[in-house]
Amino acid sequence: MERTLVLIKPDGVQRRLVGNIITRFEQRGLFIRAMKFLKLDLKQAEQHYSVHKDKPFFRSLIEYITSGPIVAMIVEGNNSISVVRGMCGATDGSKAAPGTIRGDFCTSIQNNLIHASDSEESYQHEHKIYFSNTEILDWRYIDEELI
Ligand code: 3AN
Repeated sequence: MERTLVLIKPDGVQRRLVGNIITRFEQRGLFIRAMKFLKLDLKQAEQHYSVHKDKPFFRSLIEYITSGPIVAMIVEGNNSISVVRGMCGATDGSKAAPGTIRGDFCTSIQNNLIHASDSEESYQHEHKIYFSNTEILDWRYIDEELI
């Protein structure tokens, strides 16, 4: 099984979509291994989005992601990186397919509700910004074998 780092961004929290988004992951048969509610500081935000530091939207992106609380999660499952990215939909909410999280709830390219790691390499970079090893719980749902 594979792990991925998921963030419900400040607009997702403000718009009270946390429950809806987590329910989708639960219903798909993905397993939550860690979760916290936090407000990113500047350093964490810049570290998370370091690959975008030369992009014209970098400052605005940092302002947005630090503007309010977020929910961070580590989600595990078969091919979870591509499964969760598929559930998020295209980066530009106005182009995201209906049925995806962005396609159902947003039209913005920046305020697009959710982040999910796009590769194993990204997951390795990102999850350490949010969770220590002891915060990633070693536990199993009772029906994991079935799912
Ligand atoms: P994704 O989150 O779908 O992997 P990335 O990694 O290309 O997308 O971009 C990271 C974040 O930067 C996006 N989630 C979005 O909030 C913001 N972003 C991406 N492209 C733009 C853009 N052209 N203008 C403003 N913000 C953008």
